Amino acid sequence: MKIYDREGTPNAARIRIVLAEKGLDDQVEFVTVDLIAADQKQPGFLAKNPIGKTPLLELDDGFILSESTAITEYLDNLDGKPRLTGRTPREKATIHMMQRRVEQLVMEPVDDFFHYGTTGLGPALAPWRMPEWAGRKEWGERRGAQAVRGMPYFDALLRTQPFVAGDSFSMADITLWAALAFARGAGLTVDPALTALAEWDARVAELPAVTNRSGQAFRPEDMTRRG
Ligand SMILES: N[C@@H](CCC(=O)N[C@@H](CS)C(=O)NCC(=O)O)C(=O)O
Repeated sequence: MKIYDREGTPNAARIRIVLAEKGLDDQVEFVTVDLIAADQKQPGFLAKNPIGKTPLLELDDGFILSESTAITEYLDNLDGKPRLTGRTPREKATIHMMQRRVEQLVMEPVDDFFHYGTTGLGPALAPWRMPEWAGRKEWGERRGAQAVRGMPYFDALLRTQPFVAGDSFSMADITLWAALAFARGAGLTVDPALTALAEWDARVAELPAVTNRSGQAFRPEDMTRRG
């Protein structure tokens, strides 16, 4: 199978952690998408994913999936032993809910901050961004502030349970870990007073799937490098 992504970006990290967790690294061919050059907005890529974003999974028979959550669900279920997306109806639903909370409270506001409150991926993306308006940068900065305001919820949660969706490491943890790395890379501060969040973050960073090559941390410099 092929994964189209850009190593070092937050959503690429999500899938690379999943691949490592599931022991699937050596079954994947990575295809680099030059996000700075807007390759993801060209007709060839849009035919595979009309949303124009990475990561994207493509199987040899032409089956295609986009969205990190959908790709994670597929990869997690391949061996019939899903651990990251849940086994029981209760686990599955809780992980789904918490993962979505992470996206709404942190990941999506950080993404808006990155694309509108900073120079983001650069000028080649301009035709696909929201039109210019006087308050655009301020709106992006407000979204950044919203992301920072969303973090204490997870700090409070992690004072009561070891992982975001309960007792086990799951897709919800992967999304939060990538979202916090993205926040820092984009220039937001994760308040050190959120000690439960910091302890959880350090614990997740030590997991083999996160420290290995394919699951490497989001690197801000990668977002501005071509290729
Ligand atoms: N909801 C999507 C988000 C994907 C996303 O934002 N990908 C970024 C890379 S981390 C991207 O391709 N950005 C390029 C762009 O916005 O044009 C997912 O979960 O996969």
